[in-house]
Amino acid sequence: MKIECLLNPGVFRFEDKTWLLLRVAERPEQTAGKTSFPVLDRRGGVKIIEFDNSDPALDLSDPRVLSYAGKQYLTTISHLRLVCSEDGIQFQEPYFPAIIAGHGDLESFGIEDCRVAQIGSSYYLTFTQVSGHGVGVGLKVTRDWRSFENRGMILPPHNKDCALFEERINGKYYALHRPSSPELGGNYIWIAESEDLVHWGNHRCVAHSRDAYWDSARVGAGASPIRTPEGWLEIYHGATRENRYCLGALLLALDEPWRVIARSEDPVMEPSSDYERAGFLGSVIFTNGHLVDGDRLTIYYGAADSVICAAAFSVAEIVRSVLCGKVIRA
Ligand code: MAN
Repeated sequence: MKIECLLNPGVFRFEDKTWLLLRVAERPEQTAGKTSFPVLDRRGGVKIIEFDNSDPALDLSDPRVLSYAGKQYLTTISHLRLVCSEDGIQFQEPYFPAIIAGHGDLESFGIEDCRVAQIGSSYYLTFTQVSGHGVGVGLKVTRDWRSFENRGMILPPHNKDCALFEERINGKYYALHRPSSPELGGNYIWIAESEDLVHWGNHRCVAHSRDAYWDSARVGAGASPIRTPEGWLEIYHGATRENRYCLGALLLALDEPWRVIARSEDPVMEPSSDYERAGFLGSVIFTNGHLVDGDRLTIYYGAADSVICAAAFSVAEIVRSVLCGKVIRA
C-alpha cells in the first residue's frame, strides 16, 4: 500500500520526550480508470475493493469518502503510529513496536484522529472508529505505551472529535464530543459527564455551527481543553459547506464547562500557505493534538489532510482575542 496522507496527530509528553500519535492513511497505488481501497476483513486481513470509474453507481465527489450504489466507504484506511522527539520538531520511530491498527467489526474502515489525554499516570486515547456500521468514538488506556487496555466504543454513531478534560470538575469527568444530527440539528460540539471515563451521560449542547461564518457547516473539538484563569480554552475546528477547515477557540466556564463565556469571531488559524491550501483535501487546517508549556501553546495540525505541521501561540493572547470577540450565538 501507499501512504497517501500523514495527518492529525495526537500529542503528549512521555519519558521526557514529545510524542506524536500519527494518523497514517493508505490505499493501493491507483491504476488509470479504477478506484481501489482497502477494508479489514473479519479475520484481521486486508481486502481490496475495486470499482470502475465509469460505473454510474460510483460517486467520487469527496476525495475522503466514496459512495457506491448508496453504500459509503472510505477511500483510504488509517492506522495510528508513534514517533518521538527531543525538540518537538525532528521525529523518529521509537525502538519498540508502535503501531495501533483497527480490529474487528467496528473498525473495518480503520481508526483515525486520536486525542491523547493524560490523567494521573494514565494516558486515555479517544479516537474515531470507522466501519460500515458508522463512525463512533473508541477508548484505549495505557500507562507505558507498550500495552493497552481496550474499553471499546464509548460513544456510538454518529460521533467523533472526543476531547477529555484532564482533571475532574466538581468530582466528575467531562468530555467534549461531536454527535451529528444532520436532518434536524447539525454537527455541533456537545459535552457529557462521567464517573469512570467509559460511561457518559447528562449530554448538553455547547456550541452550534454559525451561519455565514467560517464555521458555518460543522464544528468539532480539538485536543483536551486548557485550564486558564479566565476559563477552559478549547481550540476547535470549524468548516464551511465547501470543506474549508479553520481553527477557532471557545472559552468555557471553569466550574460549569458546558457554559460558553466567549468564542472566536475570526479564526485563530486559517489555511494560507501552499501546503495548507493544496493536498489530498485542500484548504484544511485540522487539529487534535497540542502541547502546553506555561504560556506557550504548540498546536500540531494536519494541513490539507496531507502533512503534519506545528505552530506556536501564546495562550494568554488567544484568550484575549477570544474575549474581544465576545459571545456570539454559542
Ligand atoms: C473530518 C475528519 C478529519 C479530516 C477533516 C478534513 O473532520 O475526517 O480527519 O482531517 O474531516 O478532511
